[in-house]
Amino acid sequence: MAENTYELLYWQIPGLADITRLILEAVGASYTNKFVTRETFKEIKEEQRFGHIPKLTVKAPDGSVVHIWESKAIHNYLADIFDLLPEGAHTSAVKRAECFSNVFSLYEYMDRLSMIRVMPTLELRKEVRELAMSDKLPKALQYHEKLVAQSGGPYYYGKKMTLPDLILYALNVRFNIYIGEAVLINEAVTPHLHKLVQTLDAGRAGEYVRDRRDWG
Ligand SMILES: N[C@@H](CCC(=O)N[C@@H](CS)C(=O)NCC(=O)O)C(=O)O
Repeated sequence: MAENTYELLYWQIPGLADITRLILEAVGASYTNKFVTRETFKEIKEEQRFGHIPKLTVKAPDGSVVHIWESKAIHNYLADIFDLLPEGAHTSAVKRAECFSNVFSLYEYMDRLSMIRVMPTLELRKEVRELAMSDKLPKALQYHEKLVAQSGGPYYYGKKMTLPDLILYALNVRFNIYIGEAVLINEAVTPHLHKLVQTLDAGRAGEYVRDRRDWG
């Protein structure tokens, strides 16, 4: 049966397209990247729903085309389409909300981390990093560690890979870059999150991060 194809419009950097690419790669979807430059973006900015990218274009086998903007809405859409939700979440609002509570909690750490990146001086970047490291991030991760442990692992929902797994994995890539390799998620401190990361590392998600993440 013919399947949808996907095109992701963004700059040639990971940025806000990274998790969408990770999801598409992890599920083995057929997708292409369309890169913009400062010059080409100027011409198409006003065509975008909110004047921003990323934009995901979905082409169905019958020729119909839809566009989706806002990176988190794109993740949500792909989680629905590729069944990256726990059992029962398609019919139970509670199960769905519970799954997204994991996701939103992880997005929050991601936003906190991006503060490190946007600080204008090295001194400020160090200060924000120290603050994040001093208590908040390590403590917060323990809640997630407990959830994955309770599921029996390797994922948030046992043996089924769902959206929170991919967000946690993407977050760990950023931890490795901004905080240091395996400083926050490792076998000694967060053994279940470590196992989750290792499991995704061994498959398509890991391949994407190692081979294609930097250039899309
Ligand atoms: N909330 C939006 C933010 C999108 C956004 O700020 N995109 C930036 C690139 S990272 C952009 O399009 N900048 C160009 C502009 O605003 O002119 C999302 O998550 O998709």
